[in-house]
Amino acid sequence: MGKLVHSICFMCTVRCPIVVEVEDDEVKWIQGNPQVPGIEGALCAKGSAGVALLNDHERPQYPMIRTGERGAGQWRRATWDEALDYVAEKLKAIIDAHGGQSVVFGERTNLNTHISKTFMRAIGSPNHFTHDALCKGSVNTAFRSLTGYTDAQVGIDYANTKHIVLYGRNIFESLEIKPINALLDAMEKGAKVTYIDPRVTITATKAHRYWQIRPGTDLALNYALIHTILKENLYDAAYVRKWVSGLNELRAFVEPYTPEWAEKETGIPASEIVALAREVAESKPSVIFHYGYRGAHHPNEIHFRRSLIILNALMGSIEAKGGIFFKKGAKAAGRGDIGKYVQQEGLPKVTAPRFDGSGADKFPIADSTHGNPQMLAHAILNEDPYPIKALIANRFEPLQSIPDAGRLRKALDKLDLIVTVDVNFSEIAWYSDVILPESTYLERADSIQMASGLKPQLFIRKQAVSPRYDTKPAWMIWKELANRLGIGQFFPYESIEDIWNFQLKDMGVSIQDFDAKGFVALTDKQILWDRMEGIQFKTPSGKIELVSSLMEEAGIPSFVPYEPVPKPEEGTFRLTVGRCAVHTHVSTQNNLYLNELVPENVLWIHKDAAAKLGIKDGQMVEVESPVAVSRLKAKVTDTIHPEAVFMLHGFGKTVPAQTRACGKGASDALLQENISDTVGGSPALDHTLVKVRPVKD
Ligand SMILES: Nc1nc2c(c(=O)[nH]1)N[C@H]1C(S)=C(S)[C@@H](COP(=O)(O)OP(=O)(O)OC[C@H]3O[C@@H](n4cnc5c(=O)[nH]c(N)nc54)[C@H](O)[C@@H]3O)O[C@H]1N2
Ligand SMILES: Nc1nc2c(c(=O)[nH]1)N[C@H]1C(S)=C(S)[C@@H](COP(=O)(O)OP(=O)(O)OC[C@H]3O[C@@H](n4cnc5c(=O)[nH]c(N)nc54)[C@H](O)[C@@H]3O)O[C@H]1N2
Ligand code: SF4
Ligand SMILES: [Mo]
Repeated sequence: MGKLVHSICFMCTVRCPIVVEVEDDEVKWIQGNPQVPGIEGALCAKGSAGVALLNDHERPQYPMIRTGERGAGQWRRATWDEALDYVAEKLKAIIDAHGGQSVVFGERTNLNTHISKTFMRAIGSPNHFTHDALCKGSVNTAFRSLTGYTDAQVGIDYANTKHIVLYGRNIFESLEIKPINALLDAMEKGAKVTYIDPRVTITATKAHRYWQIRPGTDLALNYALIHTILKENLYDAAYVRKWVSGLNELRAFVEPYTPEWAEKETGIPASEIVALAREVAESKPSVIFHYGYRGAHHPNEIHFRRSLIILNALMGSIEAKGGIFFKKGAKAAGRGDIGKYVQQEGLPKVTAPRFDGSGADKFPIADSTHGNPQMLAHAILNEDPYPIKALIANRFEPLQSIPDAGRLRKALDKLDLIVTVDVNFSEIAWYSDVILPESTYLERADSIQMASGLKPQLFIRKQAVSPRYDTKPAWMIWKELANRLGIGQFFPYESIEDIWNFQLKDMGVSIQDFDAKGFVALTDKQILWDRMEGIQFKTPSGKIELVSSLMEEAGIPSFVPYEPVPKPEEGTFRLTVGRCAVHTHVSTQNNLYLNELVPENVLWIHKDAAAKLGIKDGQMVEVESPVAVSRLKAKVTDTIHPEAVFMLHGFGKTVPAQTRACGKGASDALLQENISDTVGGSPALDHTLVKVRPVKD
């Protein structure tokens, strides 16, 4: 047996703890860390396919500088010094001429985000954004409006639940290992699962109750559930009296939204809605109305996500065993906080407004620490609020993750500099001026992870093998770029050990403490507040504010009358999207192993609709949205609501260097219109209406 290295998987951002077996600098085996409770050796298919990423010759192998037109695929190999000098020189010229704010930096939140944020602060730009708004911005705002906490500060106690209600939270395909294991345990102990989705997913097949809801009408269902719960006094009266303000306003608001009214909107029989309300009430407070992971469906998203949290509040399940809870961090465990370079003294304060109107005019109450990347094309094309000249994309793929990719590609043409740091030839890498290849997660170590929760823990990613190619970790790239820009003093480290020591300095933990198990538990007992006495809500009133001070003070009403999403006309469908178990968003479609399992996406269409349009199973179809036209194969089925069509996210790649994925299937981001929930902050990824027609051969 070879040497065992503790690390953290990064085939997706769930970051499961892993153990990597290494022999002669080769990865022999990867498994979930057997010593971590809830993981116990488990790994998903994507996690196992990490070896194929490591050994992939179809990934960037050295720094590259563009020589032809953008996107033409003409490159010259560069040394790191050459490529970094090139980027630094261009950045310097741009910052001198247009100010730091003309540089925008987008990344998926990762362990080194405290370092990339430091880089942006040091160059004087407010424009660091993350993927958050595209994923769950509206959930984030909904939580802040009701509890004062962000969604990232909330967790779910799957293991002890008695009933979980999932709204398109396709947990058994769009997966995370720990929650799945915990939910399966709870189901074995008798927990009920209710699943609601216009499409029959794997989760639907495992649920005790499945409702094929009309797409876009979940809010109507929730208003009827709240109506019933209040009318029949099914809520946790003592908890609500203690912790909830605004109940009378809520009662008056939901008065017209009867189950009979909701039946017409959703297609779910009124009697069944009432039955669910009564059934969950019997299990309260160990009930979870899952508030959703990707909070990005429709422009009314904020009200939908708020309605889910309100249902939890009425069940008294917030901070209850088997309900949802506030995550506890290092402080709650009696430790000092983990060190973050972005909090170091001397970093300049940035005063320029953000490019995306986040926390300002365009998205007044969205979380501006994450920003609203869906504004990128608008901001560049209209120079609103000012000219943007450079984009740095790190571990983020705007051309497949932001709706209306065609418009964004046009906008990118206006930029003086595009730099991508990636482990794959992503669409944005291929459209860049410079590609700086990062070492894969198996070839590098990263900043320590603080995992808040009922039992806060620290995890570590150690380097398993040496880099296969001429690549570097991102934390080193930012430092070397900073040195060239004269801001190197904000990156006071030479090695990963320096970073770790800095992070741990106030925590009473040393690097050696990770040796035994690959993680350090900061407490051995769960920290749950007393749900009747000790919950520390962070709203001004210290309560769950149904009438929200955050919203009302911004002039945004907490309750607005229900407005139905437009019904598709004959021959038109609501384009719904999602993930499958063996791919990560837009990252793994070219992975040797995963590509073999699911090589392309197809368009799910109801058999009656297909028959009317003359579409046969497996036939090529054309999908036309208001912004683009694409082709992919049809999957004719009776397992999708007739008003919807569905496709997997992340396909339709155009980069020839990714030979396995290029030209396979269609890209949802190309077809989707860029429409947002301007209160919550998320784009409406399931809102676009499309026409579908057969392609005659
Ligand atoms: N394998 C895998 N797992 C992942 C990820 C991954 O990329 N791959 N990504 C992770 C991330 S970042 C996220 S955000 C989560 C996403 O987790 P989920 O939100 O569970 O995932 P999606 O796959 O987007 O599934 C969305 C579902 O919503 C349904 N839907 C569409 N319209 C409606 C509607 O009007 N009402 C209802 N009720 N349902 C609707 C779709 O049919 C689809 O099944 O998954 C995480 N886990
Ligand atoms: N159209 C559309 N847009 C969406 C969604 C959708 O369903 N449809 N889903 C939304 C959701 S829920 C989310 S969470 C976001 C996700 O959006 P993204 O974060 O953009 O998607 P990912 O596929 O996770 O990763 C993006 C890039 O990171 C690169 N990468 C992977 N590992 C590494 C690494 O170790 N280092 C570096 N430097 N790069 C790496 C990948 O190669 C890929 O190019 O997208 C959102 N946007
Ligand atoms: S869910 Fe799978 S791919 Fe994601 S971190 Fe865990 S093992 Fe890796
Ligand atoms: Mo996400």
